[in-house]
Amino acid sequence: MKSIPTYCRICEPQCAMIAQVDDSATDAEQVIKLVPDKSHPVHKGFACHKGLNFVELHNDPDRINFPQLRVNAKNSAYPEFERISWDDAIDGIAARIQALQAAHGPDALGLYTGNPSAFNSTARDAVRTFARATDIKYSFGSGTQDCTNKFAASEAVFGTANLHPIPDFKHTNYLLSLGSNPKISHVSFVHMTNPMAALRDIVSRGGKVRHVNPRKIESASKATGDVVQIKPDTDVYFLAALIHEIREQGLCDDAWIVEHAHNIDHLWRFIDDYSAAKVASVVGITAAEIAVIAEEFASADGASVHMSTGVNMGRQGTLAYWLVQMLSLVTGNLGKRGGNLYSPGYFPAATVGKPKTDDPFYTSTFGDMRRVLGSLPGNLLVEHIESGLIKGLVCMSGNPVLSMAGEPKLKEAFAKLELLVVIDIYPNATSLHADYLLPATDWLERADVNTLSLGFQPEPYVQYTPAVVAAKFERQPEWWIYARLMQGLGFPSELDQADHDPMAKIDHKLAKGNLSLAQLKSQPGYTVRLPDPEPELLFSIGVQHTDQRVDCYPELIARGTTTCQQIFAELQAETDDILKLISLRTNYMVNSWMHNLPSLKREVALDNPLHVHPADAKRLNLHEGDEVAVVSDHGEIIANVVADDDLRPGVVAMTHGWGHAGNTRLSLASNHPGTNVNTLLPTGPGSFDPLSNMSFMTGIAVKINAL
Ligand SMILES: Nc1nc2c(c(=O)[nH]1)N[C@H]1C(S)=C(S)[C@@H](COP(=O)(O)OP(=O)(O)OC[C@H]3O[C@@H](n4cnc5c(=O)[nH]c(N)nc54)[C@H](O)[C@@H]3O)O[C@H]1N2
Ligand SMILES: Nc1nc2c(c(=O)[nH]1)N[C@H]1C(S)=C(S)[C@@H](COP(=O)(O)OP(=O)(O)OC[C@H]3O[C@@H](n4cnc5c(=O)[nH]c(N)nc54)[C@H](O)[C@@H]3O)O[C@H]1N2
Ligand code: SF4
Ligand SMILES: [Mo]
Repeated sequence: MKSIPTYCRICEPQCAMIAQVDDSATDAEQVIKLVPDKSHPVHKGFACHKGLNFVELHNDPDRINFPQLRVNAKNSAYPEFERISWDDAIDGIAARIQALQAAHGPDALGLYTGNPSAFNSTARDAVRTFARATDIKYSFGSGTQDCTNKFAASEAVFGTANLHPIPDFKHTNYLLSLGSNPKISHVSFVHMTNPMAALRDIVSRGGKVRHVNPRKIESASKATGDVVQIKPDTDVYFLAALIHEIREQGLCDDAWIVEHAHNIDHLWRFIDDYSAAKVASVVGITAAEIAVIAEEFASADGASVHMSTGVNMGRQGTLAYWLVQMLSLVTGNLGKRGGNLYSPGYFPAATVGKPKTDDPFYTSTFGDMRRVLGSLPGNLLVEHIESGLIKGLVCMSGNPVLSMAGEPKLKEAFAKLELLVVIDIYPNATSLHADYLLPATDWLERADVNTLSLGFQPEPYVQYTPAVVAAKFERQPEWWIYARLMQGLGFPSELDQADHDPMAKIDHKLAKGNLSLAQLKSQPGYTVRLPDPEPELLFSIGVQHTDQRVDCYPELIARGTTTCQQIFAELQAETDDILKLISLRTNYMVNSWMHNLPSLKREVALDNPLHVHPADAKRLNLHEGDEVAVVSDHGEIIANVVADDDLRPGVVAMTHGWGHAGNTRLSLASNHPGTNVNTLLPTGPGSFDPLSNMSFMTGIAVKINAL
């Protein structure tokens, strides 16, 4: 038996683990078990059950293990695939890409890149190289269902998309956490270990944590902070009112503002519209409570703020993220001990790329358009296919059929594609429409470095992991698949060189921070611990505007202020009986893709019921277990009611990523299929934030009809 240090690549902490590998049979080493790595300098043995059970996924008999070609018609009820060789797969795909580009032009091939690719350093590079070589114009991904608002806002406010100030957990005495559920999801845009311990530490040293959320989340407790139960999709007004109050109460750090910001008068003008008294009924928090939170934040000795997907997915995630930075700035907490910091890690990625001062918008078939990190709005993917702009799609580590809005429309559109290539570890819902299905390695089977974490770590470190075992069957890493496709298409490819090294690009990146793979490999746990973030770095190397100041009212934000007023008026006009739908992650799913594992199929998580507050249930004469139709302006689903008094009345919640009925190739998942709640979400023009391309996924108005 040998022990190999590695790390989990399911979610952002990327917990360190030791893989116990049976090497008694030299031709086929097997991972027996994953255990937490207690000797890791940061994780110190923290890991969750999903990561530790990954061996189950590695060995899942329902995985895709060989390249497959669809052999029956695209419109048949159920796809039939036939095993083919890698050579035939590559040749076949390359020929079909060339044919569709010859017939419809070079732009006819599009890409969709899903979430797990973020944790896959060689795949990220490979897809970029492939997109550049093939001149991909229409690129989509999970980012616009997750976080593109943050990149768009940071680019405008700080002059770089790569600056996301993180709470100084170790020193802060106040944490305002909006739209996040650390206990379940382990935090996004802060790559930290054991977030609940960090919350407990704040409270136990006399500090305060406030979770702003429509639901009393699992993360909240006496020891880890209380919940301010906001109405969904209204955070931008809550944040504006906090700043309004702080200014009214004379609690701004004027010297800090003068030193570090410009355009502050425009910010004041913006927030003038949103006093606590004016927003109270819209956000569902009393003016008095807003005033208290404002006072607490401004007077804490180090106050920090974090905002996550619950706010990103609202209609104004870009403005909300801007106001998060403004809250931190005007109280003198941006770039201060105990406030929010820039943590460059081994290399200050904030400095990469020239500062964006030019207008990112251009005129497209669908009106004014921009890209964020290369990505177009996911909610226009269907339109790009239906209008004939895209005829072929390569989908890597993504499952748009279940993860994006509008499953029926997506399925119809995908059936019309001349070519759909799915690169995945599972035969997922999207692959039911595929022409080719290509088996990827999982993270036990590939080498990696946690480069994704650059700029997000309160306790920075870099970690290398080798492939813990050789790939099973004919699974291949994505870099290899793309490199073979490049060869098939006649482009230069890294595989042209006999001594190619897929990690060379990563080594090159490490060199920018005076590190190397060789050095990482020589360290215990293949890990180098780096210095903790220093407060002054935020302004000295983080902010990229030439004056090194924060822009308090960038052009991008100005574009959104009229819409902000319009949505406010809409919300004011809403009646009390309206129901708003939010998402609810659980411990037993990761988006759409860990549904086939026995260890995650617990009694409490065999499907995804509709959570309804008891008061709403009573008003609508609904009972626990009732089957109901949930209807929005965009679609209808059937669900079972479960009473949940953790919700704010008027809010209903459902877990996304379900809806596996009929995908019998996932035997366990299809036996406990659940329902795809994303059928209820808006899609198409008008269903995303034009500033950032983020899809509207929370606070969706629904009606419930008893059946
Ligand atoms: N177990 C598990 N862990 C995961 C994942 C998973 O699917 N399962 N997914 C991973 C991924 S891809 C990501 S991006 C991260 C996400 O990590 P988080 O952003 O922490 O995601 P959630 O746990 O969904 O928390 C979002 C919270 O926002 C609240 N919310 C909804 N609407 C609103 C609103 O309008 N305003 C406010 N203030 N709150 C709102 C919800 O009630 C919810 O508690 O989690 C990662 N970790
Ligand atoms: N209603 C609602 N919808 C949501 C969300 C929500 O909170 N509410 N959350 C959104 C968020 S935050 C995200 S990030 C998106 C996710 O959107 P997607 O990334 O499109 O969807 P996932 O379900 O994460 O699918 C990931 C796919 O990658 C595969 N996979 C896993 N590991 C690997 C690997 O190593 N290599 C390859 N090639 N494939 C792999 C899995 O089998 C799965 O098919 O969903 C979004 N959708
Ligand atoms: S929290 Fe769990 S799933 Fe996320 S990286 Fe750690 S072990 Fe993996
Ligand atoms: Mo995500």
